[in-house]
Amino acid sequence: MNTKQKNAILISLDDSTSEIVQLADTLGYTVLKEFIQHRENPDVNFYIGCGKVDEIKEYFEDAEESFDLVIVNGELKPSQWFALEKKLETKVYDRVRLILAIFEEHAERREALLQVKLAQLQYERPYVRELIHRAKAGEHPGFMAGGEYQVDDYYEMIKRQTKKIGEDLQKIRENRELQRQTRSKSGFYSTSLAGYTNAGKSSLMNLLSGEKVKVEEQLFSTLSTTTRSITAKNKEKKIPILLTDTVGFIENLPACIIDAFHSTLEEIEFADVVILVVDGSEAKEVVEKKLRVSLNELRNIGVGAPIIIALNKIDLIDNESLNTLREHLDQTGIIDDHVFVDISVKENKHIEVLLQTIYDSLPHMVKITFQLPLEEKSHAFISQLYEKTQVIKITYSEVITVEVECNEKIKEKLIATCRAVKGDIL
Ligand SMILES: Nc1nc2c(ncn2[C@@H]2O[C@H](COP(=O)(O)OP(=O)(O)OP(=O)(O)O)[C@@H](O)[C@H]2O)c(=O)[nH]1
Ligand SMILES: [Mg+2]
Repeated sequence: MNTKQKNAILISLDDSTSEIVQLADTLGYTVLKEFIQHRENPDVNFYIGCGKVDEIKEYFEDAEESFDLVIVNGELKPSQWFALEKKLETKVYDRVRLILAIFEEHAERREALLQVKLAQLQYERPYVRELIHRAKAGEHPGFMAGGEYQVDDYYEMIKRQTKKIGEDLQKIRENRELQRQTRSKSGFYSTSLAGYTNAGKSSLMNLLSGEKVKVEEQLFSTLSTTTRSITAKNKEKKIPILLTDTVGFIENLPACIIDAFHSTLEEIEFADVVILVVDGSEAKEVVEKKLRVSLNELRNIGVGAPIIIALNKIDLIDNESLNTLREHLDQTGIIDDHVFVDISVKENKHIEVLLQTIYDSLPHMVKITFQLPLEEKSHAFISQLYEKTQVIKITYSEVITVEVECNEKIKEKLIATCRAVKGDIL
């Protein structure tokens, strides 16, 4: 994490700059001044008009502070980026590059590191093409000194690296698929957290599992998926449930990141229930926007499972604001037929309601009654039933009768085990 705060200025074509300022802050940059030029389309040469660029240049010359970065609240074309950096003589990042830099800084596990590298290579490709173009035209003699041959070589190297990372990620993916299958076969339900960055997903994960996943007042704290059991929270029911924490969404998530992080989001795709966490303490329009972006992402991922909307951080708002927010979301129709629970992870509010809603949304619980011989060998099977199912009733007479409710996925396996101990199904 950054310890020293650095200075930046921001260029934007509209007034909605709060998110990019927060992204800058996450990377350790304080935005000291915003240069806003309202226009429909970016200028072809500099993104903003050249008069505005001159104004920034003058501002830099007159300012007492020094500036480390110019941030653009949008996507630059490589040619615009070259022109701006050259003119302003300061490092320039567009929104995608800023997000990539945050991802690079937050990536810890091998998979996340590979995914970020892949996204960067994809992002840099058009820039490299532009560099090659300029080097060949003799405009950029400093680049890859040695001429044309080395420039082409560099492009080849990027292609080779992309391929190698793709293969490494594929292996990790296959491994994850195997793990998923093993869990599913052992009767675990899988639930997944999803939602906008900073909504409180990891905090909820920690509360439900009693574990410690990184939680920070920052965007994109989580880049890898973590899966934990939340069965313990559910003492009387004993339904084995796994919960997976995932990477956060953001509006206009760059395509290179979506591609590179696709496998991480797969956990959401295969979940039995998705819990969509939304920060409910923000202005109702912001909540609505973030909810819309998140639901859209879930649709793109191809989620078919029930989605529970968990409106978090209600400790920060009063009852009246909460009611206004509820009405607003109702009116927009955005909630549709999704179940909706307002919670506070911080104050442990309505968490039991959320858990109950999760259980109620789990698909295909089936009831089975086993009849087992009153013998030693039945006991291991009964222990297994206590571990993996909800035992509704057990009676001992000449035989043992056990009535359970369980995940449909393990039904066949339990029946086979029952037969192996010479039991019957009623
Ligand atoms: N007041 C309040 N703050 C909360 C609550 N839940 C989480 N937070 C805070 O919100 C911030 C973000 O929480 P995280 O759990 O890291 O959010 P996340 O959704 O995992 O974020 P990313 O991993 O960055 O996508 C942290 O500072 C938490 O302490 C809550 O119920 N109330
Ligand atoms: Mg997180």
